[in-house]
Amino acid sequence: MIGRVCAAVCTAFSVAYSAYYVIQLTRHLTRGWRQACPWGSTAGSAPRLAPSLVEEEAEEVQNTIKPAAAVPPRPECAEPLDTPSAIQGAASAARPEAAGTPPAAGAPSSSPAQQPERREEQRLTRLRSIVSVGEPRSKYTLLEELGRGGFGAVYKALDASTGQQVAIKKMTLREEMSEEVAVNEIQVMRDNRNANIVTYLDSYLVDAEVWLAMEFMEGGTLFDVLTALYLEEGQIGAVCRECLQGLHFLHSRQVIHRDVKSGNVLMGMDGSVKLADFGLCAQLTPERRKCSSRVGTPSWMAPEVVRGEAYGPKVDIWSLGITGLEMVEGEAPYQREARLRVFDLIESNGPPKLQNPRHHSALVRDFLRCCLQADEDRRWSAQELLQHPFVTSGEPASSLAALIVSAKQVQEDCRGDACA
Ligand code: 3AM
Repeated sequence: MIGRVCAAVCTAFSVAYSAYYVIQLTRHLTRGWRQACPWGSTAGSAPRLAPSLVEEEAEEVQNTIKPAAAVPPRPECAEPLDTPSAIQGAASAARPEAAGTPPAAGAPSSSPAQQPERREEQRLTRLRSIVSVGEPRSKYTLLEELGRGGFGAVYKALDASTGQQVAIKKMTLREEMSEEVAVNEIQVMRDNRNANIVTYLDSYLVDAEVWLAMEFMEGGTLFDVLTALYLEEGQIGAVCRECLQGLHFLHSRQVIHRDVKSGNVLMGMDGSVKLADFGLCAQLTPERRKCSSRVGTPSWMAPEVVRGEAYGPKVDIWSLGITGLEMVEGEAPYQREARLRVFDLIESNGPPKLQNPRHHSALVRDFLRCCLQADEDRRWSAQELLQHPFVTSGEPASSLAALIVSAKQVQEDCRGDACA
């Protein structure tokens, strides 16, 4: 009797799991097809993971940004692309607001007349002063490449002395910008330890590269998860809560992330969710309470950033709202549009709308409305949003573990024949 009950339970479980798996795989394939055949696209199919952008001040943008004409389609499960083509002259843009220690009042700063070699040397001196002395090539054994970002590649590695798995981001110091970004990334990660921020382990200067060792997040990016699966609202609430906790922590320390998007949120196999990529962060100070550089990734940029106005930490809340839309609908609004068109749409359209609002609960719609207020004063803060019922009713983070396992499974199948 007991045997028959057990057999019935096992059969029911395997039928339910197969149905779930088939549904997720179908959704995944549908999404792949939708990405390959964009409806109503004016710019061809843009890459799903858009490059970040750092620009000088807004008035210069029209001269410096080249419209991204038709960009090649991003193959399903392909490496996301990130940053640098759009990052021009960014060192000077990032410097006044960069998250590193602000220069002391009256401290000498590089003048335009200063020798370029001297400036280069000063920047390297700053970098040398924050990295560890030593030879990372003997400390870490590099395993496979995990992916590429705007400033280099990220590798899985083993700490030879402890056997611990780590991720190593190698940032190539090609231009002035990379040094600023590397200093920013190291300082923000090192000085802001929090459960929702990827943990800094160490950093080194190796020839013309910065090696940044951080905790290994085996689940990959939220972007990768969204490419494989749709999330339920309870799971979206959980991801939003974890991101908001990280943002609340950063904002309470006057740090603005400035590039919140699914590609910069990392997931652990235990369901942990952490903010990553701090190269574009800005540190506010009592003397400098607002930023004005046009920094971020176009589709995720808040209207005040696009307009070149002074802005504060709430730009991250707008970007989180766009990330919420990504989770609900599979991709960010305007992602298939040319960059200048994206700016026009953000400025003129007001908050982007859900394509099928009636398919979603009043709770998630209200949460997105609170994040996507065009008026910064009406937009909720991270602290306020942590009390929003959509966030408080989100599932526990640990429940995301199963989702990440499923996403990995779909990605693996995708690498096989399903997406060939
Ligand atoms: O190119 P994909 O999206 O597969 O998941 C990140 C991304 O992979 C991975 O490096 C790529 C470029 O950002 N990555 C970045 N930091 C990581 C970390 N700490 C990481 N993977 C694991 N742990």
